[in-house]
Amino acid sequence: MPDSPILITGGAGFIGSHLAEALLARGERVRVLDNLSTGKRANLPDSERLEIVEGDVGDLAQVQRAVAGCRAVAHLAAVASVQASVEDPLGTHRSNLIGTLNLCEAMRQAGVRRVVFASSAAVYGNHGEGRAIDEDTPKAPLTPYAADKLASEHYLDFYRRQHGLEPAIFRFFNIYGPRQDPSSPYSGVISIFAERARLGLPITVFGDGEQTRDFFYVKDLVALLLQALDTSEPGSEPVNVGLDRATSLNELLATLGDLLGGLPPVSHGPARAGDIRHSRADNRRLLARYRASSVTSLRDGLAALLEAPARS
Ligand code: NAD
Ligand code: UD2
Repeated sequence: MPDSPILITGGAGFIGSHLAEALLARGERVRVLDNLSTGKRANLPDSERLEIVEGDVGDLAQVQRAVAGCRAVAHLAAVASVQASVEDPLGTHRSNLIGTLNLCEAMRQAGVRRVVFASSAAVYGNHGEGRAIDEDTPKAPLTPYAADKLASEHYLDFYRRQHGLEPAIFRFFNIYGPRQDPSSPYSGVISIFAERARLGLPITVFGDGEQTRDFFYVKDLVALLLQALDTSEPGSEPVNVGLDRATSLNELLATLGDLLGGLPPVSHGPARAGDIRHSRADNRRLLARYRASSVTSLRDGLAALLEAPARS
């Protein structure tokens, strides 16, 4: 294995910590740059091959230091809550767009080329009415979060054309799995429902529960991110990450109830303002470019999540 580390920005978070674990398991050195705003050190294992730098992607000097000597970067640091970006557009912009631009500059200066970027299905806005969304669907970013993700994609593409950066851009749909933090009302719905079901606390569905999402298991995502770090040709176009399967919240609850042998009381509240009704990934590009042979069904992913130790 090459000796120089792979940098994971946001590596103490939900997805980043799974990626760190997988890289360490295959003998790599890993450096994490994280401001621990939502991430936690406890998400990461102890390893002499792991270096944790507490710092902010919004600060160019800190990003330059973190990038120095790295082989490649996985850029996952962001304020991941759409609602937080609505409430604090300037604050989230510093992390979600300035952070990306700082990283591009630092990589150009250091001669590091490969970067895997966590974009989002949010860039499509409300286009999905039942059909699968392909990557060429017109973009309609409806929130500062989505605007920053789309702009980040454009900056990465500029640095690709102008400075030889090798970005692999993924548009994640709804990622779930162990260590996803259920503590905020805007946390991923599966993390909230699974935690509450486990503790026997009442569950609230916003709206009629017939809205659908394309849920993708975090360990399958990590398998894709590893390939993107390794591949000789990442391709210049963004790639959707989803199963091309729509699951309604009512179906999700039925499966959870089945696995747990019952559910606490479920009530329905008003639908969230601006909530997307249907979201399903057209994943043909993903399947053409990456090996995704053993993708986890929602039922199996939920079972694995329920078996994982509760978050400390
Ligand atoms: P997360 O909140 O667990 O991880 C984000 C990490 O970034 C945290 O550890 C946080 O402390 C860190 N961070 C935030 N701002 C930072 C800053 N300014 N400097 C340094 N570190 C900072 O969320 P996650 O679900 O693991 O998301 C990882 C990435 O994937 C994010 O970019 C998110 O937007 C993207 N994404 C996630 C989903 C999903 O379904 N979870 C969907 C689409 C896109
Ligand atoms: C997800 C991502 C977001 C963005 C977007 C792209 C998360 C946390 N958010 O937003 O970052 O990428 O996809 O389109 O992954 N719900 C309930 N009860 C609850 C919580 C949620 O009914 O207690 C509903 C919610 O109203 C929505 C659905 O569950 O209809 C999914 O909500 P979410 O917050 O998990 O994710 P989403 O799709 O809004």
